[in-house]
Amino acid sequence: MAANGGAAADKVPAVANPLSEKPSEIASNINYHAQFNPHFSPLKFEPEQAFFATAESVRDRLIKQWNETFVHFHKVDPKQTYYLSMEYLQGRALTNAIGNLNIQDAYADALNKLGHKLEEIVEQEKDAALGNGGLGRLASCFLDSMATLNLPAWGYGLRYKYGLFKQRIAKQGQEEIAEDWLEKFSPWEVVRHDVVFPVRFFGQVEVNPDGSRKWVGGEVVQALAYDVPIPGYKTKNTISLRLWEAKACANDFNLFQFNDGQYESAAQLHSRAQQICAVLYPGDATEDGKLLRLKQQFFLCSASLQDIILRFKERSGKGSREWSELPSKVAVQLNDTHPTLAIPELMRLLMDNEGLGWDEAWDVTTRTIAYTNHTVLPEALEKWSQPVMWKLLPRHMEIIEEIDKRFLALINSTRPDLEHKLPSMRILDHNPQKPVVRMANLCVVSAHTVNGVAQLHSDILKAELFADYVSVWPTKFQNKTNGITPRRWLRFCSPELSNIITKWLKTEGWVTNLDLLSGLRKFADNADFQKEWASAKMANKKRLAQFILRVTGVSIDPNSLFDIQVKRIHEYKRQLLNILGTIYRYKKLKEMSPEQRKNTTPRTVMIGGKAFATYTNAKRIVKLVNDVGEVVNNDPEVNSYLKVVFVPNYNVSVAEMLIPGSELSQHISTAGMEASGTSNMKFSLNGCLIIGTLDGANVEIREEIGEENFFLFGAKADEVPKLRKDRENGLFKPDPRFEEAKKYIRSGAFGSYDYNPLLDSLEGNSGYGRGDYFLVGHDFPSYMDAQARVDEAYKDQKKWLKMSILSTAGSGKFSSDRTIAQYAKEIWNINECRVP
Ligand code: B1H
Repeated sequence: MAANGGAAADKVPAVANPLSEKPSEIASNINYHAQFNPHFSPLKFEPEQAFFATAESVRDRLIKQWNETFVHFHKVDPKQTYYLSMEYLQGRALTNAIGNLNIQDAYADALNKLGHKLEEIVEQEKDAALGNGGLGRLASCFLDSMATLNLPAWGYGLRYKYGLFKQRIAKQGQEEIAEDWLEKFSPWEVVRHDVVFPVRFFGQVEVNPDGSRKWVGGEVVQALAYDVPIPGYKTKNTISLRLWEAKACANDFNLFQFNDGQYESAAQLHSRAQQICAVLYPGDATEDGKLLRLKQQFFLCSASLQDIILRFKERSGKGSREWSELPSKVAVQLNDTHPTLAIPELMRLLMDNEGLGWDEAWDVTTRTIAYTNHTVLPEALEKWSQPVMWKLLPRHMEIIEEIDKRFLALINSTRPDLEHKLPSMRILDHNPQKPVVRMANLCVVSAHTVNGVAQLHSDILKAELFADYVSVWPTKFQNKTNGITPRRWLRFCSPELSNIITKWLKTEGWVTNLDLLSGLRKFADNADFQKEWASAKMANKKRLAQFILRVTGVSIDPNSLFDIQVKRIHEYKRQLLNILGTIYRYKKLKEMSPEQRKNTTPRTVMIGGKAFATYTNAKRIVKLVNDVGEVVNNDPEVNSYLKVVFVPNYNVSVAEMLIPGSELSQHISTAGMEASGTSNMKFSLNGCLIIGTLDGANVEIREEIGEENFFLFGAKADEVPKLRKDRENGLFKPDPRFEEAKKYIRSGAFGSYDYNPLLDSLEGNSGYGRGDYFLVGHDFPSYMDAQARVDEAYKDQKKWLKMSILSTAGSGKFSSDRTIAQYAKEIWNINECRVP
């Protein structure tokens, strides 16, 4: 990019009003940042430099209202929610910030004046990927809604240096590459050198003469706060995501050793501290890996609670407040069990630092903390080794033992009928081979509220996982169906469709009141509306086709049906069902005459997602999809009727490209296994039809958009246990189409890679991951039938468009604004606190 409007080259621009909305003043403010906040050599104003200067100029605006928000909260002193999460999947921030501030046009004009295009500049930003998948993205959508609803709430997390790995597809399949998202620095974070807390690990417990206890010794690292502004949509309220970074204490550097030439040992404590926030979800196959993960969890909990308590004290002013008031000022939400240590840490801080007795500390803690469960998968229910916990957190283990003991006493005295259930209900599992702490049980016993993330999931929690506790605490359990932010997931990612919606609804109010989308129902058959709808979808499909060409080299036809499945690769999500169905489709196309082929519905199947680095079967699935694509896309006989694309490196910004261009999306998990799913909501909101099982939030989406607009198939959750039993008893008869597809892979049709272990997992009679635990074979015939209904429906474009419109029109419920308003009212008991 040559033209730079004199950015850093000739004359120094006057310092423009950083908050002006005049494009010329914005341009000179961007110039100002390029010159006086220089991160690059002068004389250059390439897109990358332009991005950083633009982001800093936007940040100027955010900082003003961010500070005002903080001051306002401090003055009003409302009850405030703190969301504790080990993951946030923020994605890019620039489009979102400019959109929320409602200054897109001015920034686009300003960048034009500087010789750049806003659409190109926003592409320069790296995704902040401090999370794995749905759970982390949910946390980010929640922050957006908290800010937009003007709620006194903010998020706490960790500032990982390496977030989610970058996925590259090589000959052998997926490769993981470390992605240093802070390589060049993030323009959105502000380091708070004045917000530092000590966090201890290891050490021992000292008993004072008065019987009180104190955790001493071990090693101490510093938690340093980095704040990221989270602007609400068209409101001044701008809340914080506070990310902790671990630092060694200054005197931990051994100058004597260094001068003696022992460089590594001199800096040992520094490098140990740096490990804590080095990577998101370090591999936990080794003991060291497990210990590091536990350290991360405790680091988040301890730093956040010290901060929360300090703020509680500061806001009470001079007159000291009673500790019993903490729950009327503070709500802490645990995003899954990963921050469970917040429970014993709050107990410890209250008892050992503030001098409260057990009963008072317990009362305050339990009234403060609430817990969200996000999964019933056994392997994701955290269990920490007791010996490891005693070593790392001796005082917390004392507290956990006491909670466990008191829970036993409670059940024995009030519910002797449950005595035989105690072995599974207890927090501590004293299995001599492998004594563990069950984190979910600790949460259920200690939290005032426990919620699931979709109605079906919450029902399963009450009927199965937590059934025994329900009879002890019948009112503790709630449902809060997940949601997504309509700003990022429609307004900003699909301006074309948004403009049409606004035009026909005659209001932009839907962006913050998504239920208004139901007003589109009355236009579902309107020919003019359908035409505009189709042309917006087509524009998005073309943009997507260009993207696919750019990242994979595969050219896809925008007139084919765009069929997408993007999510983490996991056997329960059943990408294997999708690809087996696609393989069967390919084989049938090959067998058809050219005339017969002309009667089929051309399709482009896109599959994307990351496999956890050590999850072998998931990686085999990635490889299979790529191999199938290689064969199908290069088969001139059929490749105008079918293309198969593996979309590499699926992340938030890729999703923002794929979802607006989608027409069919697959949410096909084994019923009962996907707690909610949230991409199903994003696709549906964008007028994409769903083929899916009755699982997670699919159930509610189908209710809202109408069953005639949803391609349903597969076993229901309550049928699954019997189907697995039947299979163990040899009662399962596979569909010939299923056998044919597997046999085709085994024949070597897709290359010489050994797919037998993967295919074997679909056979045999029993066991997790064997004996087709995920019921791919059982659901295959009904899946193929549903796919046939899809093909037929697509042939009638009027009908398809109507279904598409009704999908969007029925998606109002799935706004995270609705979800967060429910949390605020029914769990947190907090109210709006709007900055005047
Ligand atoms: C979800 C996780 C999860 N549930 C363990 N559980 C992790 C478990 O790093 N770990 O150890 C990380 C994440 N993630 C997802 O949460 C569910 O599978 C989705 O169905 C749900 O939509 C999402 C948000 O509630």
